[in-house]
This record gives sequence, structure tokens and C-alpha cells, in this order.
Amino acid sequence: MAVSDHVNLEQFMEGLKRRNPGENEFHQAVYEVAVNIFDYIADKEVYHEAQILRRMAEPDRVVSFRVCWEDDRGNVRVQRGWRVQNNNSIGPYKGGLRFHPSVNQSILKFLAFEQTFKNSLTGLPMGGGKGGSNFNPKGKSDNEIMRFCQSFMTELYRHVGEDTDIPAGDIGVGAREIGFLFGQYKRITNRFVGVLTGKGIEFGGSRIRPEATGYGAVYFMQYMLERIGDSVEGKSCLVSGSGNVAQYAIEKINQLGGKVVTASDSGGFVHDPHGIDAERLAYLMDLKNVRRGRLTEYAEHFGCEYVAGERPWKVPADLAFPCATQNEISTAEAETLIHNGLRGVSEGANMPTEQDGIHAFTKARILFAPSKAANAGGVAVSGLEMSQNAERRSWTEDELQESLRSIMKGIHDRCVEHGGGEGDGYNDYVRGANVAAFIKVADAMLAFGVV
Ligand code: NDP
Ligand code: 2IT
Repeated sequence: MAVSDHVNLEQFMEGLKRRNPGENEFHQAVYEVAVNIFDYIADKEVYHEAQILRRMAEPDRVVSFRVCWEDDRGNVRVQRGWRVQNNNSIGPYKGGLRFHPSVNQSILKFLAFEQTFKNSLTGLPMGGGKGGSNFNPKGKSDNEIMRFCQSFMTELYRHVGEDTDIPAGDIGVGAREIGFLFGQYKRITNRFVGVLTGKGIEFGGSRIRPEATGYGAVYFMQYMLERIGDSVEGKSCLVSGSGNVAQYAIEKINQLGGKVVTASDSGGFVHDPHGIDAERLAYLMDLKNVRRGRLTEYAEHFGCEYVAGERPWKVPADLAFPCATQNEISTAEAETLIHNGLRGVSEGANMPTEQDGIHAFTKARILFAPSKAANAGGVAVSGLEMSQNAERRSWTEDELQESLRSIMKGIHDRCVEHGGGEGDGYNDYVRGANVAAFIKVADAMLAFGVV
């Protein structure tokens, strides 16, 4: 087929939307990648002929199932469960599980698609997948969480395995949920294997997995700043979210000499001009992880402002670390941040910035690290947990800290290699990440022929 006969970007997106009606987050995630890839492959006939991007945007399979459980009052509850296995060309499917009432097929397809690219960037042999449920863990007792996780795994166990698909945590799924899920997998199969990552240290978990995503997102920012002769030290920082990723982003920013003045949850945000220092972070962690309370309590305890129903982006600062959820920086909020003198963004959450917001940041030549690069530290240490499980050993904290830093540096450098930043000129990390990730997966797919 001649190059001129190929569909263009617009036709490609029309087809994707027609085949996946109403799945807006999925359309958004694919479009973000397709813009760069159509440009990159314009003169590369082999990728067109093999329909590589079209195949990447069609998950290998989507498993959807019913999850029934009983609440503490004896009521029967019915939830939906999914596992989206997007692509296993460079390794077994790998990616988290999200438990949140907003979860639907579109969100999981976008996350599984993104995960394929992110995992490729880590340099480790992992394909992309994602799963979860519209179950709302908020306000549930430990026993209810356990019964739900057991029921969820009673179906999921058929589709996963240490060489097939290895889930982990995401929103609403942390150490407690992974423990219940692993316990049920082991009970059903009578096999003790690394089928999940993010496990407790006692049963095969890896050191620094809890820290890895937040730390990695801050390292990425540090590497972007170092490239232009600057650093995180002395910078004022906005963090959104107050869960796993946000907490360890705050910890690392503090260690590097930055000052974090905000955190948020689904109710609003807290503005703390004093800075969320080590002592205040310890309070926040106890509040969110142990007492499972709301940020309003933090504001009351430390006497600072809590802004209900809003996100932190109106507060002037040097750096922003969105660490809550998708589309949490609107285009208007991106423009406000730019207007207030923002210098850099590192996306701890998955796809937190709207498409036009990303465009506004890059147009204003703000350092912008897209999620698939910036938050890859979590899944990278998950990959290291898989290696440790396979060799039935535990590596030391020092080894793992060093590996995380060098993996994030490797991702940064690959984004520069393909991002058009010459010398210390402005680098397009979005393009760099998309192209670098694409090449590895695409070339593996070419090697397999038409499958
Ligand atoms: P947690 O469940 O630990 O924390 C999520 C935080 O975001 C909470 O503060 C929560 O508020 C807030 N939040 C969640 N959904 C919404 C929403 N719809 N609107 C406003 N606030 C919301 O999740 P994680 O920290 O693990 O995940 C945060 C982000 O990072 C997600 O985008 C996830 O996909 C991404 N990520 C996570 C990785 C990991 O290793 N955990 C790895 C890579 C990316 P509340 O407390 O009110 O629920
Ligand atoms: O989005 C992500 O990269 C994660 N939630 C972590 C996935 C993993 O397998 O550790």
C-alpha cells in the first residue's frame, strides 16, 4: 500500500471513536499518543503496513465479571469487575487495580493503554494491563473490604498468574487490599508465587515499593531541572491528592529542599503556607492511612485554610505535582498556573492534565513530564519485586533506591533522545516518551507477524 493510501490521524480517531462509543478517557489517551506517532511514522511504511497503532489501541482482551459480596448488615451487594489486558508483546501484562465508584470500562482501557507505553519506558520486560471495580472502599469495615477482595479474586485468579498478568495497587487498592487479594489467590490455587506486587514485606513484597511512584515523580522533576542547571531546592510546590503517590512525593520534595504548600482529597484542598514538613506529613499519613479520615482534620489541627470543592491550582508556586486522578488540571487551570509563574509539572497521577492543558504548558515552554514517564517508578519497582520473587530473594534497600534512581534517569534520557531538545534547548517530553515507548513495543509486534 502506498503511504498516501493510509488513514490520517483524523480518520484514525474517527474509527476509534466509532468502535468505542462514549469511552472518552480512552479516546483521550489514544489521541495523546497518536498525535506524536502519526508524525513519527509518517515516512516509516513498515509500521503503517502492519497497522501497529491500530493494533495497540485494540486491547488483547477485556474480561468483565460480576462481583457479589455481603456487607456487615447482611445485605447482598453487586459490583462490576474488570481486567483489561492491553498488550503483552514485551512481557506479561502488568498494571494496577483501581477500586473507586467512578471506575468503568473506558477508564480501565485508557489506563491499560497508557500502562503499555509506561512499562516499555522502564526498560523492564512488562506488558500493559489494568483492572478494578466500581466498588467504593470509603467507609467500609476491614471485614467488608476482605469479603469484597476475596470475591473479586475468586473470578480474577483465572486470568492472572506470575508469567501471565501481575496486578498491583492503584486508587483505593493499597497494602491492605493486596494482602486480602494475595491470600485468596494462594487459598484457591495452593501456589505461593509473585502473582501480585505491592505485597507486604513478610510475604514477598519489595522494599521501597510504597515510596517508588512519588519518589520517582520527584526524581524526574529533579532530572528535568538539572538538565537546565536548576534543582528542586528552594522551590515552592503544589501537590494534589493525599494518598500513596502524593504522600511520598511530599516526602521526597522535602528531602530535596523544596516546600510543599498544598494537598487535596476528593472533598477539596488544604493550603498550608508553613509547608507540609516531615512532622506534618507524619500527621497526614496517620490521618489518611490509619484513621482513614478527611483533610479537613489536617486543616483544623494545624490551623490552615481548607478550600472545599476546589483543587490547588490557583495557589502561586514554582512546581506542580498532580497526584490524585485523571483530568484534575483543566485547560483553564493550566493557564492560571502559567500566569502565576509556574516552572514545571511532573504528573504523579495518570493523565491528570487535559489535552489542551498539556498544549498550553508546552507552548509556554514549561518543563512538563507526562504521566507515562513521570510516574513509572512505581511499576518499575513492581518489576523489581517480580524479579525478587522469581529468584526467591529480597534485595537491600540501598540496591533498590539506586535502581529506582537509575531507571528514572534512563527514562528521562530516553525522553530527551526522542523529544527534540538539542543541547539544553526546550525538550518535548510528551513526544519523547510516546516515541521511545512506541518503538520498543512496535518492533516486538513486528517480529511476531500478524497476531
Ligand atoms: P490513593 O487511593 O492512595 O489516593 C488517591 C488520592 O486521590 C486520594 O487523596 C483521593 O481522595 C484522591 N482522589 C481519587 N479520586 C479522586 C477524584 N475523582 N477526585 C478528586 N480526588 C480524588 O491512590 P494513589 O495515590 O495510588 O493513586 C493516585 C494517582 O496516581 C492515580 O491517578 C493512579 O492511577 C496514579 N498512580 C499510582 C501508582 C501507584 O503506585 N499507586 C503508580 C502510578 C500512577 P480521597 O482521599 O478523598 O479518596
Ligand atoms: O499506574 C500504575 O503504574 C500503577 N498503578 C502501578 C502498577 C504496578 O503494576 O505497579
